[in-house]
Amino acid sequence: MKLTFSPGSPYARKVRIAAIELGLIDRIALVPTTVQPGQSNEGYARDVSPLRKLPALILDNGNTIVDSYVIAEYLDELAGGGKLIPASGDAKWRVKTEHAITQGMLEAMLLCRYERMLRPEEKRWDVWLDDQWDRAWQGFKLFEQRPDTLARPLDIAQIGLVCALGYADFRFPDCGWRKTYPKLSAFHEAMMKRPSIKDTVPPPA
Ligand SMILES: N[C@@H](CCC(=O)N[C@@H](CS)C(=O)NCC(=O)O)C(=O)O
Repeated sequence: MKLTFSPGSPYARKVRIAAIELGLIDRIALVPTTVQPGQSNEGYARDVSPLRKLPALILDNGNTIVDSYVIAEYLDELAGGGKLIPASGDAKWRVKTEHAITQGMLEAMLLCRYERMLRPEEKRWDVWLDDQWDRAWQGFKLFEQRPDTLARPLDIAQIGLVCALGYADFRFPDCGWRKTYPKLSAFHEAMMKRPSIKDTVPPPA
């Protein structure tokens, strides 16, 4: 299998962490790939995904799986199922919903990043930027108030949260989440003891 990725992508990081934790990383060739909003990335759109987003998992039979969650779900099934995503019941829906919140937090932070990186300064809309940032911030607040979630055995929602916190460190290093959210800070520190998480931290920008 091949995984399109970039070292700074929090979504690709999620898949890499899942693959390591599931014992599947040796079966995946990592393919460094650059796609940037505002550029056509024609080859990627044609051969990999019309959405032109990382990551994508290209299977040995030529089929392609897109979206970090869907890839993680595929890998979980390949590893026997029910490892990072509970197989059924309340636990499944709780983990899937919490993961979806971390996904939305990442989307909001990426929109802030793209707005700052790509849009000419005179055209930036601060109200919109602040609104997107607040979605991520409120997400952190929600998890700060969920000690049970932070203390569970590893699952895809926790991995999503670590990737969101890591992305905040990577692109918004002065945002101060550790000070505002001490329980998340302790959670992140504990998670960093796992090689899968420590070894996939984005390199300095
Ligand atoms: N929902 C997608 C989001 C993936 C995504 O936005 N990836 C970013 C890189 S971190 C990307 O490819 N951006 C390029 C673009 O939006 O043009 C997932 O979970 O995989």
